[in-house]
Amino acid sequence: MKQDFKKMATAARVLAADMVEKAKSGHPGAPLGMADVATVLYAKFLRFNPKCPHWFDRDRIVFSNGHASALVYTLLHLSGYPKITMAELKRFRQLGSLTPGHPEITTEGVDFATGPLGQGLAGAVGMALAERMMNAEFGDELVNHKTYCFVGDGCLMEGISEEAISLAGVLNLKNLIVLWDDNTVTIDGHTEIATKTNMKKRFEANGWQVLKCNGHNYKSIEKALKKAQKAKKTTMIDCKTTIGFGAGDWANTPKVHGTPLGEMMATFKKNMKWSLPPFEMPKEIYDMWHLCAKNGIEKYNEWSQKAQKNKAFIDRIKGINPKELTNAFKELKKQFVKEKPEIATRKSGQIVLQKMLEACPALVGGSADLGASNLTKTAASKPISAKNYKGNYINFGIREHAMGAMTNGIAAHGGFVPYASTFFVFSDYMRPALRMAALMNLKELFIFTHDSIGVGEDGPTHQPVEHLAALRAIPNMRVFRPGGAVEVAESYEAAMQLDGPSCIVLSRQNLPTIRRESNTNLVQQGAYVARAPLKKRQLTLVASGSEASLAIQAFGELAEKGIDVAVVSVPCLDLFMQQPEKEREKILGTAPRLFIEAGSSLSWGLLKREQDVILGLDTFGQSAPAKDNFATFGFTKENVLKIARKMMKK
Ligand SMILES: Cc1ncc(C[n+]2csc(CCOP(=O)(O)OP(=O)(O)O)c2C)c(N)n1
Repeated sequence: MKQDFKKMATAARVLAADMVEKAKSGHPGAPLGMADVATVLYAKFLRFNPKCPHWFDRDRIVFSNGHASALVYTLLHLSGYPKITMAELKRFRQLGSLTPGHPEITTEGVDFATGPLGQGLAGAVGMALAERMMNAEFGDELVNHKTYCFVGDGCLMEGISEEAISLAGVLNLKNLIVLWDDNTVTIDGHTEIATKTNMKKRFEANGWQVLKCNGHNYKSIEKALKKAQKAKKTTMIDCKTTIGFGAGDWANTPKVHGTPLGEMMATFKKNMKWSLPPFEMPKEIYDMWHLCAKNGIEKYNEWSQKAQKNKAFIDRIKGINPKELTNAFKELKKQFVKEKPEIATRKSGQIVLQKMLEACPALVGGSADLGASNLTKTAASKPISAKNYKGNYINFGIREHAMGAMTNGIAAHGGFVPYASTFFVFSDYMRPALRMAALMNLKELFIFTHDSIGVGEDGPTHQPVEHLAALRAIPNMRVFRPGGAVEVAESYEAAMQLDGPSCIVLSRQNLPTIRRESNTNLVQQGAYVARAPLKKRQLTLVASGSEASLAIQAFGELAEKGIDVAVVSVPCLDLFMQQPEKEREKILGTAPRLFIEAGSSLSWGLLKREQDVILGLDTFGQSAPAKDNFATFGFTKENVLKIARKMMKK
């Protein structure tokens, strides 16, 4: 049977329009505009197996313009993904459907959740890099696939696109093919109101190959895609399209971007020469679309036989087995307990990370030009480059947002657990990516050093204040703020055992090792009693990170005077809040609580009762040595004792 691209693309357009119409919401413009390019890509190039949507060596496809979701689901349905049934298309955007408003990774066949424009492009760069790195390790037979990424004008206007494009150029990711839906229309008008960028020059200046096609001419699309297959550089194909293709007067206007066709539907269907009722598809169309997977299924069968013979590869793509790291953590913790180093937690973090990198080839990561400050570049770090993808260290450059989205792409690709690092205050620059990491439940580490006003002389621009609260507010994100070397090791250990993403927040300044033993990982439960009173608790000092040792100093002085208080260290408030209330109460006790954290007091409202007090920081810091900063804002033993005494009326 011969595939008729026109019939296939028309069917995809009609189905996508029907979905938006039935949902009474969604975006018909991009699906109608991109259907021809997507049809040729699926029919002639994309390698996939709908029966095995997670096949490791499949081509990846990211729709960075996630509002084209109606097209995404239509393509999955027509090409035979069993779970994406016609019933699911009818439930587009409805509660519990597999066809949510924007693509989510929980839908089989969706490789990356998109919607926040531009992030998908950076994610695709991460995926393409992960492919090259796995290829360098395991060879062409097991890993050799393309990453395709659709982008709209909006994606290319977002700042993150520049970060991603420039780094992709440096890394020369020849297996990445970006398809620009060049329709010159966004929501508020034609693109000329907001941009004059010459995209060809822009991409070429970053070392890309730029091709062009008429996005509604099958021969032109095929020619460009064919050329891109053999590229020696990263490729962008400028696909000249008409938004809302076929939708009468609405085509080529902003209106069709996000409005159900409504009154225009009849004209559209007439233009498509389509007379069937909504959601009805002739068998002939399915037969043509099902052929798209034929090549992929054959390749999958060949690949499976080879892959099965390589145990190291199979183990690797299953994901990290945290047991690989058990011994490394055990040794480190023993060493830290014995030596009780008084070093910055970024330094103990480096010691831990080095051991992890030595034990675990799946761990890869880098920093946004702060490797030497974050101390996330270790003696076990081997930088990768366009000449040699075999390594475990990525020089992300000063590109925090793309770094976060790229590590999301690396994690979503599989084969690696990535880490990204920068100063904690600049977590703001990558927050959108952190949110998507949490939404996609991707296992990765975000390592943030230079915590709190302890940053000191660099001043308030560099001193995170509200960041702990802001990151803790992201659902499914675990924020670790360890207070000393043992807690650092335990934080990494706990993070590696979790499925989703974690942030590890580390200090610039030295901190004492507060733990005296390391038999059980106490960070895993979020909080624990770090110092217990001899008799009945009169007060509980609750603190995290650098303030845990401050609380312990105050504890020591009170204990000497026979005043019974406890110190609860909270290296991970998120994990602690997941404990049953009974367990939490056991640790926190019933006595009044003094919460101490050099950051926004917002977090501690979760545990504060009427009789409790929060010593937090709800203003910006100042440029001064850390010691002076802590003194100004009351983070001294004397002030803690003063508040504690007042609370105990002693
Ligand atoms: C970061 C971000 N900002 C804003 C939006 C809202 N938004 C969705 S689509 C869109 C316009 C995109 O235009 P274009 O990429 O040209 O898509 P087209 O109109 O061609 O479908 C905007 C502003 C978003 N999804 N993400």
